[in-house]
Amino acid sequence: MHNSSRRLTLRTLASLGLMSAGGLTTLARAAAAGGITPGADSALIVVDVQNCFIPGGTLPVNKGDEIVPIINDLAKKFENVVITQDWHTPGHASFASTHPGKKPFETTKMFYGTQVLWPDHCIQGTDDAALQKDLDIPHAQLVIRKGYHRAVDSYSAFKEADRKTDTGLAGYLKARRIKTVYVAGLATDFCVAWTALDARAAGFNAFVIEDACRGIDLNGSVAAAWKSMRAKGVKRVQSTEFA
Ligand code: VGL
Ligand code: ZN
Repeated sequence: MHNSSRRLTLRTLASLGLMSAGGLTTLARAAAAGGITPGADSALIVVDVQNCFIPGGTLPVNKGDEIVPIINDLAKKFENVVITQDWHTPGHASFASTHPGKKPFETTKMFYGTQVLWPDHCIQGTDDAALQKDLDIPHAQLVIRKGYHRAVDSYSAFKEADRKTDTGLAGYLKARRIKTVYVAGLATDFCVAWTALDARAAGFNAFVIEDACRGIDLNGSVAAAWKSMRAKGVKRVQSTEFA
């Protein structure tokens, strides 16, 4: 859709009361254009589609491989795509192996709060940390890495777990005049959710494309993630809603 007709449509929808605080309601957006049509001010953020999170990797997400073709199709509908990579040092603080007596999926207290301890995963430069080989997004504009500070984890592509250290992604997106982000990838309840929540906190409209994500689900963490995302205005959509 051209910018002018898009503006007109938005104004019409606003006058009909179909605009929500976070932008168009999903329904209105889909109805306006016969499906979601991301424009120049939208970006797809593809989170951590890396070997480590795919069955056969070091921290496999159940059925994580199923989202690769879905994301490849979605990415073709976006002018702007950003890819993230979990990118840990050896001996990273988020690894259970770094904490004597701790096992994967237990928690510990860090200086910034409670941290889930994971199997060693996504170590910088390893094949485990590489993007899954069938991910096919040649037009992706930025690959942003996170979790590279040894003492601090970063589920979010925007802000590290100390909740202070910025990755630079918000500044990049703002400089590119991106207003709306769509998030897909792994894992729904960790890096996807934290990225979507921080997108909202940074002032972006944020959508999570549910069927283009898979979760780890520790003690109901997928349901809890959707609950907190909904509370913060993150919208849930499906890949089938795109034009
Ligand atoms: C992730 C756990 C640890 C994720 C990354 O990508 O969701 N989860 N590191
Ligand atoms: Zn990690």
